[in-house]
Amino acid sequence: QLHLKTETLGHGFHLYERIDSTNRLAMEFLREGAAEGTTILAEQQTGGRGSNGRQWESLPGGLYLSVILRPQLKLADIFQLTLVAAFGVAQSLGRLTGADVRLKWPNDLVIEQGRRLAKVGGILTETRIQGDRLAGAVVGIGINWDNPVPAEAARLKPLSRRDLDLAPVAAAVLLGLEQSYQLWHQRGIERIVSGYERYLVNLGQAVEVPGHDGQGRIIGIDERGALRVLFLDGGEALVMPSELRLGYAL
Ligand code: BT5
Repeated sequence: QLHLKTETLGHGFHLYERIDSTNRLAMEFLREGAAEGTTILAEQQTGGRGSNGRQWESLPGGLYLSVILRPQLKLADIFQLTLVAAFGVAQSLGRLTGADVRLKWPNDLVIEQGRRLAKVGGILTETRIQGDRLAGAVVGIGINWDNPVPAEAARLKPLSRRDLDLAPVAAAVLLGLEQSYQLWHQRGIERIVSGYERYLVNLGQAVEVPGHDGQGRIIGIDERGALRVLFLDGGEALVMPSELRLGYAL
């Protein structure tokens, strides 16, 4: 029993004890016409997906859920959905646990542990495109709550001021996602960008960008989710997630 506080998200709800990937199944439901807000939750995944063919370790005790969204969105702006989700989930987890949950660009939920970032969760947005328009999207959210995690990663439950099981965590994450999604509709991507930047650990970091001389500094993100990097000569680069992977050292 989830005790949902949302208006739409999570109202069509499918729970699995064990499944390969909630995102894979949600993409299937999306093709079959499932309504916006349809949510799939699994207690364990055997083939959890990260981005770019990477894997998401998904042992019992973690939160693994996928939500179907059907926004009106130009194909060039698809990455906005990941920003919406990352901001909403970071905010909700911070409120729920009291832990300082932050974002590592583009799709990682992290906490600072000394001079390193430990990953506590991730977002994977997948889309269905028909012709030249977006037919729908699946936002997948994985949160390390009380599951065994890979080396260098961390779990949130031990950092939480409240001793919660997974159901209230799922309800809070869905509410956070919905509130961010509504904010995006009502106030636009500018509001999401500024919210996302408040949680971004990478602001001020020095980086090297392929194709540019010397180091630049990260000054924010743009409305497509690209990283904005400022160089000493005053030039600015916009870097897409496929062009640069940021590390976990601070
Ligand atoms: C992500 O990818 O961070 C997106 C993860 C999304 C998972 C959810 S779970 C529900 C839904 N259904 C799915 O099948 N997927 C979504 P990426 O940024 O590419 O990070 C993947 C990398 O994180 C891996 O290559 C590992 O290095 C690391 N990793 C794998 N499992 C992890 C875990 N449980 N905790 C922390 N790091 C992990």
